[in-house]
Amino acid sequence: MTPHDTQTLINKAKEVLALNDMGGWTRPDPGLYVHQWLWDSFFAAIGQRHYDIERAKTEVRSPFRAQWKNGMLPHIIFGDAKGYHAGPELWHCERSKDAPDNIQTSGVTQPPVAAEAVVRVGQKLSAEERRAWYREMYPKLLAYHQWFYRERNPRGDGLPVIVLSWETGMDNTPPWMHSMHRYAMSLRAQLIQQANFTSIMERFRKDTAAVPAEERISTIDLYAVYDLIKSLRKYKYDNETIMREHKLLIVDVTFSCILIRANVLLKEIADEIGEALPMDIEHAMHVAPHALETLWDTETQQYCNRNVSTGRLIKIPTVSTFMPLYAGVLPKERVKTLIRQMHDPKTFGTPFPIPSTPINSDYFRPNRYWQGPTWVNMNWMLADGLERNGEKKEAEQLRERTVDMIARGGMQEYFSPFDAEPAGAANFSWTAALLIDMLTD
Ligand code: 2M8
Repeated sequence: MTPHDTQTLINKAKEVLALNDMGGWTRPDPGLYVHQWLWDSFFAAIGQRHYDIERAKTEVRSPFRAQWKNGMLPHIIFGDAKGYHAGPELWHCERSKDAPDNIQTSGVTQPPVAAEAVVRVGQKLSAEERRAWYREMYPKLLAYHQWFYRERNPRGDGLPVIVLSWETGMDNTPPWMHSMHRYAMSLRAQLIQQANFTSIMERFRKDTAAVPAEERISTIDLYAVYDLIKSLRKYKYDNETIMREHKLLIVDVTFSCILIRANVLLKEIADEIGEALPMDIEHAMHVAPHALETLWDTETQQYCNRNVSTGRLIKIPTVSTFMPLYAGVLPKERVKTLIRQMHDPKTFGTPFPIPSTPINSDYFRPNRYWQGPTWVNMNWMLADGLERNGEKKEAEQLRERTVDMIARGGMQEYFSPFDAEPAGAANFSWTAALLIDMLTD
């Protein structure tokens, strides 16, 4: 790509972020996701830091205005916009004693990329400014991380228990959909499915007004997710009850890896401002990498989610299998195995890698949301992970393919791994922000 192309792309990306700038926070896109999402905001800040550091700081601070009293950061903060398909009337967060006052949110969280954003913004500051920034953010981040170990880690193994596929951010990722169908379909969802009512229910969907139905989660999966949200609501979002009663409890590879990495970054922050991490976090940092290794399945040679209720691994392959590269430094042999799989033309080695589901999977559709398309945020984290695992060339190659994909498809939510055909929402913030980051650093 010529330098001119690069500048044009950066300018376009900045326009997208300006279009989605709601003042103190950035919405994911103008049509479908009209509120604030947790990891979307942190990714947005990672791009903004390159041209407006104060704006990036504001973005990173903004999710904390809705931090729950128990430390949780909610995955959606609702604004005034109308029309989102899973708005505050679905969640009723005021039923929880921990919900924040005077602000409407969802009742679950999302992958904890907060510490990543804090550190990336910190990299752009002078040493003195950075320490002030870290002093401001550290207590809030710490409260968030401690919430996982107090409320979501009954086994004490350092890997959090996830209660809704929406927490993973990979909403209809196959292992979750598989387990939901098998163990956690509400009576209503079963009836809709058995009576073949999905085409009728389709008419009531709001999300498919903005994005074609075949690019979104299927209708039956969406209604089943809504019902799981209603059951969390019934438990008043109380995690003790949820850990006991909820039908879908999963240790998720991607989520776990992001938390493992986030703790390392939290420690970096603590060290720089002369704070000692509390014992619960130290303990989690010590045990989590071992627990992560128990998610490796020697038979299929992949990292898998674990169904907490059955104790069994869910051996359905997805892009998550590569995320331990992001979590930390793996043995060389394992890194080589994962890289070989990334390049295998029968599975993940597509012209625009890395597909969210391998192309030989029964679930695979090139344009269906988290069941096939390539996502920029996953590639961004995996490139970072490859680099920290000593695979600089692989990392550069992945970033180049990702930039090329966006140059062809536009600032879209996701892309076909075959030909970069754009799908999902247009003018998508994290695609724009992470593109700026990849082209600038
Ligand atoms: C998607 O999820 C929301 C629900 O949280 C939806 O489909 O309505 C996911 O891709 C998620 O990862 C993302 O944060 C969100 C907003 O971009 O959209």
